[in-house]
Amino acid sequence: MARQERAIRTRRAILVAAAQVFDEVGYEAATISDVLNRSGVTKGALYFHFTSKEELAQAVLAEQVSSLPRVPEQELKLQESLDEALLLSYLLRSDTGDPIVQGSVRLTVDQGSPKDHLNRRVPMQEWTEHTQALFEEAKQRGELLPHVDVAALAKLFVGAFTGVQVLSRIMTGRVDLAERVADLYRFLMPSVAVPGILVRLDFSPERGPKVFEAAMRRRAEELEQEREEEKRG
Ligand code: XVR
Repeated sequence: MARQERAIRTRRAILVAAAQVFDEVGYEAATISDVLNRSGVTKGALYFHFTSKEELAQAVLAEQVSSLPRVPEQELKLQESLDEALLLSYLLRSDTGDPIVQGSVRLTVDQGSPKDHLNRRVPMQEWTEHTQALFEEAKQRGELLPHVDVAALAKLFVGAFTGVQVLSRIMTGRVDLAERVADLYRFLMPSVAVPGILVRLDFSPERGPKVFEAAMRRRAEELEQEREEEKRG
């Protein structure tokens, strides 16, 4: 294995361990030695990649949006937005999910203390920009009503997702998150989507696992392709 690839894997193993620790005990209580024990890497390797707990947490926060695999393309951009929200709901489930996404989201929503110096705006800013870009495309394609302010709409959806996520975690341990997120779209879309588009959207929460499987298949194919290209040089 190339040295660079090994370094990437080690960094990844550290981040996954850190995210799991942050998810379990929160930022305050987490310690570097918890992360060290869980990751199984050497102390030297850990300190080569990260020099403080704060740096670890900021790296976990930075991975949040890029941890979301790309969803399959749909005829409607609004469907893609809903599919992304369902995919994220799936990744947040403790049984099936992605530890980086879970740990990172806990770091984001935990209020923390001003003294912790964590910049929780980083993932939120990224989500907002990403969501706005998708809504802009939807608007250009005539899926959204002409009066819709896409910047405001993106902030509303990111905020609403966060809200239903927190509620669902408290009430059901996120068991009903896909349903809550599907409702969010079902109830808000009628005020912004063109009627002819609205009837074509599939709001069923059961899309989540299907979107997840398709996204993972696609990611595996892309990885395979990258490897082939590397081999060919
Ligand atoms: O932006 C998002 C989507 O476009 C759906 C609206 C999701 C934003 C997730 C924000 C994240 C941070 C805390 O979730 C939390 O609960 C995919």
